[in-house]
Amino acid sequence: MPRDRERLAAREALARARRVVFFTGAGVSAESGLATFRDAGGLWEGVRPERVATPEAFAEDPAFVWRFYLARRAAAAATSPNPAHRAMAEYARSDHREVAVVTQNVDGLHQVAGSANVLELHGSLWRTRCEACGAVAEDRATSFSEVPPRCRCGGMLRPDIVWFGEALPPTVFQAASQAARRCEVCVVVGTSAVVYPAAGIPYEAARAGARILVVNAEETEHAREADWFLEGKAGEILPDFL
Ligand code: BV8
Ligand code: ZN
Repeated sequence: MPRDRERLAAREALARARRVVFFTGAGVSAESGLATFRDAGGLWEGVRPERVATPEAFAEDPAFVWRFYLARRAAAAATSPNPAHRAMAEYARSDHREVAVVTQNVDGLHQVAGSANVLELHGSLWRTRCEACGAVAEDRATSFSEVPPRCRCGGMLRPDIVWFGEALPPTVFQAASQAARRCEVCVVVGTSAVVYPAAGIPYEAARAGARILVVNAEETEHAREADWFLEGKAGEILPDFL
């Protein structure tokens, strides 16, 4: 389909849709100045994921892992949502739509932008979890007097983030699957679509009959399977589009 007609068809589908899922990844926060994972200059270029994003890495060197996440907290705290986050939040507020933002991001910027129904598949930078008693707490510190920080029970606190080899939070994942199966359009934004089971969510939507629109800076597996693919920056495409 020629590019203009493709844009028009996707735009019409989104204008008509009553139930929409935005499935997002690190590319959405790139224009807020946060590094993605797998692009040139991305986080995984500076450090191998096995050294900071696995339970084994944390068991071996919790202070090293915490320093990685404290640096990410500091970067996220110093930034704000960009036009892509804001366009998605604004779209949900108009016309009484049922919108879910299913995100792999842990930076909390969708919520700051005003999105109400945000399902965080990989946890949050802004929570800790106790290794001993399991207590989860909101925590926005960007430094601790003692690293790793300790729970009141004496146990070690870890970031409440889903690391490689760990299960996704079941209730969040079920809610995301359900939203995917119900939606008419699934908009996939700023993700390389290589981390599972999260990357399966748009396929679940497609199997249940949704149209898929991909907005991404490069072609991905999702883009190849999608009904529509708009190549470029989310912060430039989405505000115009939604
Ligand atoms: C599980 C920590 C089971 C959080 C993250 C084969 C071998 C080994 C393992 C596996 C395998 N197959 C499957 C697995 C399992 C593994 C997996 O998927 N591995 C892949 C990588 C091979 N998955 C897991 O381990 C998951 N758990 O399977 O559990 C289980 C079940 C029961 C009981 C016990 C266990 C857990 C996965 C959790 C991973 N956690 N990191 C953190 O620190 O943030 S993954 C990491 O990748 C991030 O969380 C991130 O959310 C996720 C996805 O990355 P993206 O967001 O897509 O970012 P990326 O940089 O890749 O891409 C950015 C895109 O944006 C690019 O395409 C770029 O072009 C585009 N872009 C850039 N700028 C813009 C833009 N687009 C638009 N506009 C722009 N401006
Ligand atoms: Zn505890």
